[in-house]
Amino acid sequence: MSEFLIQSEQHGAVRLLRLNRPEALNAFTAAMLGQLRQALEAAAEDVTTRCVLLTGAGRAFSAGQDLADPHVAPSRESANLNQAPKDIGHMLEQFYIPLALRLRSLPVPVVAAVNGVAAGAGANLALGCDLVLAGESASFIQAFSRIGLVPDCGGTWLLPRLVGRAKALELALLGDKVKAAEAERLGLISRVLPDAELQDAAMALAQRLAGMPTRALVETRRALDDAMRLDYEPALKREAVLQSQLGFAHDYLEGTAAFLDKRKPEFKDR
Ligand code: LHQ
Repeated sequence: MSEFLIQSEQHGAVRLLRLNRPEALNAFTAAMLGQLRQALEAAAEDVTTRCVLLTGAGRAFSAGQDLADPHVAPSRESANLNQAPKDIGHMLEQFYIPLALRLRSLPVPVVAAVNGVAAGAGANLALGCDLVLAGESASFIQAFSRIGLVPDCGGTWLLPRLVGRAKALELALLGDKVKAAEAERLGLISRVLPDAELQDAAMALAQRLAGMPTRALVETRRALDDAMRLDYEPALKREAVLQSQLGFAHDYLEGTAAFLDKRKPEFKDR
């Protein structure tokens, strides 16, 4: 078994994180979730990293929680032996919630390159990224209802925001496989690419984001999320507060100066 359940590679200012348990379609074990959290933390702390790119090794992005992992797998004999079933809510509290929060609050943009099936928590982890690209053979499955659970890892929050209540309920209740092209049409993801082009295109997009004003991008993510629960006027005022802050920062001064000088800007805020 590989020690490195998450592979980490630095490509200039882009930190590539690859889910690496291909023999089980990158299904998450507790150890793997711990390594992913550490890898995100390391990327956040490294000031030279200006974008994170998340993808999967092998033919899948991730099949979600490893249902055989002892942390969650119900004992087959539990009914007969009168054993208490495991509280899988603890698994969410301990691993998935901190992970989902970290991903959504990373101080750099996050791109997901969905290279194959993304099911359950694997799907929602991808959908929680800032830009989601998928290969044409990729698919998304809200697999939870198939095993008697509700969408987790942010699914109940993300799905209606991405596709509206009607489609969110269809995806979540039926748990059917949604192919990449349909996911793009629904607004669940940003773009579909030919499989052979996915990794290069995702890296090029991540490099492009890494050259942009990171702090403004991250504030944009936060402002859009917050605006979902704000009225119009508070949202307008929030924009003004953010512009005040960003307007004193290096990147705004550099961006405007570069425009006026007709040169390429060099952004560095993070
Ligand atoms: C797997 C898995 C898997 C273990 C494929 N586990 N081995 C949070 C907290 C606590 C509890 C529960 O849940 C959660 C959140 C969640 O993520 S719930 C949702 C969990 N995921 C699923 O229910 C998806 C289960 N997998 C599938 O439906 C299929 O495997 C998909 C549609 C992902 C892929 O189908 P195929 O391409 O036909 O591949 P396969 O089924 O043949 O799988 C290949 C291997 O991977 C196979 O092992 P084997 O030894 O027979 O080669 C599978 O057993 C294994 N695998 N998913 N989640």
